[in-house]
Amino acid sequence: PRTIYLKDYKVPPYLVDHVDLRFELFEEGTRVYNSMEIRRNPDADPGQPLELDGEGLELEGLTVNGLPLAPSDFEVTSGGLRIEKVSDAFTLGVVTWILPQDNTRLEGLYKSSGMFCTQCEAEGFRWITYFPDRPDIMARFRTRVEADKARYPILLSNGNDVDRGDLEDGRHFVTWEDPFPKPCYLFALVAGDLVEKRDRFKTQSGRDIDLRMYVEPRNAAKCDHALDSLKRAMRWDEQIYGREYDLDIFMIVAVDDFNMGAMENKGLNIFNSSCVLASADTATDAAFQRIEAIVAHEYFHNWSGNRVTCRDWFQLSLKEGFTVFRDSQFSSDMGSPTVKRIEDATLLRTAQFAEDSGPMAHPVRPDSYIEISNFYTLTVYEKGAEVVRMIHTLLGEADFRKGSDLYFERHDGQAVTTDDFVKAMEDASGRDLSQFRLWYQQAGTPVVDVTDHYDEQARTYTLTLSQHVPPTPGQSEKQPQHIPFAVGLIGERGADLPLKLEAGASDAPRNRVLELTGAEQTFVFHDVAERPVPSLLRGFSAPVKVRYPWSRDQLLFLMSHDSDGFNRWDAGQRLAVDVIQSMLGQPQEQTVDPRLVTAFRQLLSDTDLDLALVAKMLHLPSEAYLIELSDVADVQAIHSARTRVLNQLALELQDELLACYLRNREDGDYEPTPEAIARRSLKNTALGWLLHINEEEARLMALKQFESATNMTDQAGALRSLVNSDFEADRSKALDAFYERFSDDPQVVEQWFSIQAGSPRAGTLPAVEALLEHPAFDWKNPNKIRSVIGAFAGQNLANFHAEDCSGYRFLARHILALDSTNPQIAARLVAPLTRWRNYGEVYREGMRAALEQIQARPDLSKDVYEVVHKSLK
Ligand code: B3K
Ligand code: ZN
Repeated sequence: PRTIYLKDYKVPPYLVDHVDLRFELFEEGTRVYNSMEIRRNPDADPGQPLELDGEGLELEGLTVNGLPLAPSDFEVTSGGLRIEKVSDAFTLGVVTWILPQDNTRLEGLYKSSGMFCTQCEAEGFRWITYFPDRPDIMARFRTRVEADKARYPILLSNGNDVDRGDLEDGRHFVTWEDPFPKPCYLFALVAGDLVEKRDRFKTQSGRDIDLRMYVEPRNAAKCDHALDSLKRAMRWDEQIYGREYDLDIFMIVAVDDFNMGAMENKGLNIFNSSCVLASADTATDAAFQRIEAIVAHEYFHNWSGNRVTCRDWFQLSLKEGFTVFRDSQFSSDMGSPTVKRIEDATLLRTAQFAEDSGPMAHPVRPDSYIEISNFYTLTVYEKGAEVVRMIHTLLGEADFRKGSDLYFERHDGQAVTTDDFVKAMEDASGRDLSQFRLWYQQAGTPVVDVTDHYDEQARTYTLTLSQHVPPTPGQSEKQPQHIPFAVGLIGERGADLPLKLEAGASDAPRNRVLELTGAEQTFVFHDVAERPVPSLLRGFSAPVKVRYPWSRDQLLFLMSHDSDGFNRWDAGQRLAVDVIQSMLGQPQEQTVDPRLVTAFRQLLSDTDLDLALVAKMLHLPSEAYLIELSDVADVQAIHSARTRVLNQLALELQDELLACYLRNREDGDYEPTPEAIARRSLKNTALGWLLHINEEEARLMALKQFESATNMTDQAGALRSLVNSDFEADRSKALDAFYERFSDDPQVVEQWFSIQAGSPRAGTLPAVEALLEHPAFDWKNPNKIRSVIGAFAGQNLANFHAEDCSGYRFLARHILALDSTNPQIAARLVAPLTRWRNYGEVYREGMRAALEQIQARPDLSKDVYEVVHKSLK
């Protein structure tokens, strides 16, 4: 397979101004008529041949200005079509025949439970017709869709419907026109027997927008939350970024078979059903929140991605990093900012840091790839969002807004680079971000080491920060980065001290963002009356690792006094990590530091505390995070130490847990408000802990909750607690009852699968194998694969990393089977094996053997080849 490099980027030799498409959809195949108005790019070297991309297409016709091309005038190559001689401007006609009904890759045009739909990002359009499939070709699209009227009454594409009518043989057509030039990755088509839910939105300038959501009839009652979320997102984008929607119609479609969460096609967003459909009795709080965030994310792309798009796929973070930043600001404004920050930092520190220190590590703007689908990563998305967030922190709210206004204005209708984005921020604010650009270029997580010194006589407190970025594949030497490092100093009585960087300064702030730019830098604070406890990297102001020798007492102090909610939580996490790590390899009877027990007792009992924060603080650091923190991970030892801590805490805090459960067992109508969500989270955590120690009373409470729950959060919470408990009979009874009740709802069945596949109870693998034989399991449906295989390998670490390596063999076998049907999904599943070098020997050898077994297969897809090959290098 060929590697593509950023440094080889060249402007396209030909531009496409207008595309006229006609789709004839039939059960046995689809005929696509594509007529492109093409002209030579004045900025490109003249005399180049015309090259179009195409995969899996049967070419039925090729014309230039209406006249058929002789076979000697063109060449069909492995990845496309080449015409040596063309004039400066012409119309190229292409007719192709494709088989959507056999498309299991779910890229291009395919069928999902009886409906036609598309997924073109990143390189799916080439599976539909021959076209220069690159994002810097922006064209106006007109699309006519023809199909059987009874089977496919709804026919959709981007833009506005400008014509419709009946045809012979019970067929009909609808023509769509999108007035905005767009890259072909934003093209979409949907045809099916769908119900339409309508709503309206009045924009800030007074325009009326038609909101339409299309779902299969059985899902008609699950649309309200997505439509409400959409309206909130539209309003928010106007208020915070001044961005108004630009078409008259905005459509959302739900499909069951989808490789990822959703897709921002212009005016026609297509969603994975599990990321858009919700009702109180079928979706958990987490699902409600995820849906709100994803609906907003896709909507925000209309400006950050569609109006201003990427020049090439190396610039993916231009749209994804910025849009994730925008959706995280939105979620933060809709709920609890501290909780949102904790969730984002947890994902980053657990999974993105792991990616950044593994064999697939790459910069936010990668320099090369074999298969671009492998670069829709936590680094491009989540670290990319952190990079934008740091610009926001450095510039401040007002200048950041000026920068985003300038960016949208300057580049509207263009395909640009991450550098153009940074330049707009610089030009609008007058700040120099040249060193900051390293965040886009250097892979790896910077480590900041902190030492301090308090001088009682001089009343100064000195913080010394030093940074280094570890080497990553292809980048051995790194330069220091520009790190916004927010700090506070907390005095003996728990209050924030003024932070004076000059002696005698008045009105000093109690929160400061230090700018670390050198390899080592010292900051002296004056008039510090007492030895403070430092609160470092407040709000997780940069995606870095901080090392400072906190004592357990200092952490306890921060847990109850830090005015920064994020750092309060973080102190608790650090303390718990320290306690768990100190129990690694220790005998069973080793007791937990009583200070941790006391701290948790206080959290459970103090009713004045912010419930949402308490709910988060009660979660012990995950096994995945503990693995990420170890140099050489011994998964079974980590699992056992963490379980022992959990057991002891639960045993010692039974009364408090029970009281907490009862106190938060509110009834009443389901509402996904932050306060109600926090209550349910607290209650279900308490229940899980109590069942963990096989508490009989808790068993009865769980059964009762399971039977009488009025919402899916409580229902699934009770089920999960029972499934993870030792109450064998209750467990299988609850599982059966749950399935019985929800068997016709795919989203709930997926939860049912993942609760079982994710259960840490010993010996889960045979049960997981059995799930793959279950009638509801479907190898063609990515959600099912994720909910069984993904949940097992990604969340059930104690069982996946079984010492007999059975988990690795299981995964390798299924990756190989999936590679021929859906390479994108297969490649995603390789991730849990990639960091084999960071594990203890048994694991390491087993993971490596599994990777080698995959590598040995001839004809691997580019997708799987790239991940496996880089992992073994
Ligand atoms: N842009 C899409 C992701 C496409 C992934 C293609 N393999 C969804 C999103 O980030 O909004
Ligand atoms: Zn996105």
